[in-house]
Amino acid sequence: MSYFQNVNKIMYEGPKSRNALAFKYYNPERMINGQRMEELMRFSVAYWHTFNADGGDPFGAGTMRRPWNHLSGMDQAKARVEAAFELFEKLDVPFFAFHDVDIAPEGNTLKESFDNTDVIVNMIKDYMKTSKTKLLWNTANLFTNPRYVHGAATSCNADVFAYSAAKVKKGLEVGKELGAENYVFWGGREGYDTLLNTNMKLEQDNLARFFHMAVDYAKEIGFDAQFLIEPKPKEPTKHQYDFDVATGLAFLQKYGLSDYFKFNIEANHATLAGHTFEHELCVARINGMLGSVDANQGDKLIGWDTDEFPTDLYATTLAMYEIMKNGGLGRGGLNFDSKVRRASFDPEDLFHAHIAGMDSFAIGALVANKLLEERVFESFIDERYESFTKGIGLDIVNGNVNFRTLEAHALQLGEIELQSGREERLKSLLNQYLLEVITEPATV
Ligand code: XLS
Ligand code: NI
Ligand code: NI
Repeated sequence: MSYFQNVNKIMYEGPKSRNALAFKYYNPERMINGQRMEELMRFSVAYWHTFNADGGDPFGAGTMRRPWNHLSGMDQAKARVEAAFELFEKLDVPFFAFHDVDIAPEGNTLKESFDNTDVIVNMIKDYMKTSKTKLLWNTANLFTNPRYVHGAATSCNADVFAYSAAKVKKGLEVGKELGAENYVFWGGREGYDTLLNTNMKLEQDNLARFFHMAVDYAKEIGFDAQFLIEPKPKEPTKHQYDFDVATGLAFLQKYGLSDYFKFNIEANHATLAGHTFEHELCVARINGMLGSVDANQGDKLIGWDTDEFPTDLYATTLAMYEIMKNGGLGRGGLNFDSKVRRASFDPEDLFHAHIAGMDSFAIGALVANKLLEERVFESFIDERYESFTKGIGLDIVNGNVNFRTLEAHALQLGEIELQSGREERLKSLLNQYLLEVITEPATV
């Protein structure tokens, strides 16, 4: 049985192709800086947006037309697995990611939920025997059910803390079973709406206790996945504790957790925090904490996490620039935490959306690679900071000065000579490289 009859395997056809269901820039075999594109990008499909999201919004019901809509419960869950592996194969993606509740419905008790999970995990495991698609990460949904109204690991209710721990324990076991590369913690409700009812210190201490127990348990069962925190400033809570990478890093360092975690950086979360996507990637990179990426984009005119498929070429280019400066994503990947718009309700739209995202990131990678190869910004930056490679600058960097010696230096200075930052020139260079890559001939 096929769930996407109108779609054949998506092939690379090059930039001249007018076939909607083909890649124009993403050519998995193409080499970039000694790596196949597929290995560099490590694309992943997000189960929740692609197989669970129904297109509902706060003002209206679901709109998605899906061949599994007529089913319910475990039958629907099984149909989704079949559809998922068909889509993975047709898109030829190396990875996918899911929350526990995406793959199997919750039962009436925790035990029943675990039993449902086991049935579906076995089914997924079977599919994975013959499929090339691996698990990039899994996670526990600790935000949808009303029990998490006050948070999960930061709930004021200790039973909720315990319940959440049990779900993560199970998640770690499932991750191990399916060979997940990473395990993600996104604390959607780990924050507060008002300080009038919140003990912030206890909540943060508890969150750290929770993470330490997760680290210990993973060790105990021999699950060696990379642990990832996914920062987000707000939504659904007014303030989320892992606001952005810098805040998350301070938290991890304070509680002795920074050796066990990296960050999963989501574009739309960065912009919600008032940062660019590349800013968050850069902060993670320079601290050795860049783990994985939730690839999407927001909308400047809408103030929430719209999770659109990434098509902004400046954003994908500057993101790939950071990723390539990082030496790649290691065990992480580019996970499309992105959903089709409510009006894009056909099953085919899932393919159009992923093709758009994969091609946009492929262009980004090609441009970033060219910029790095030719050291376009690197040389400019080297020159800009040249004063720290000699004389007093070198003394500062080497720690050979103090305020007294710096004062002595300053007192004998004449007029200080400054150089332009050349922002406009650099932006037009970026345009030039982008257009050059886009107009390049095909690579078949
Ligand atoms: C929500 C988050 C979520 C995480 C996984 O904004 O992006 O989807 O990636 O729980
Ligand atoms: Ni995400
Ligand atoms: Ni998000």
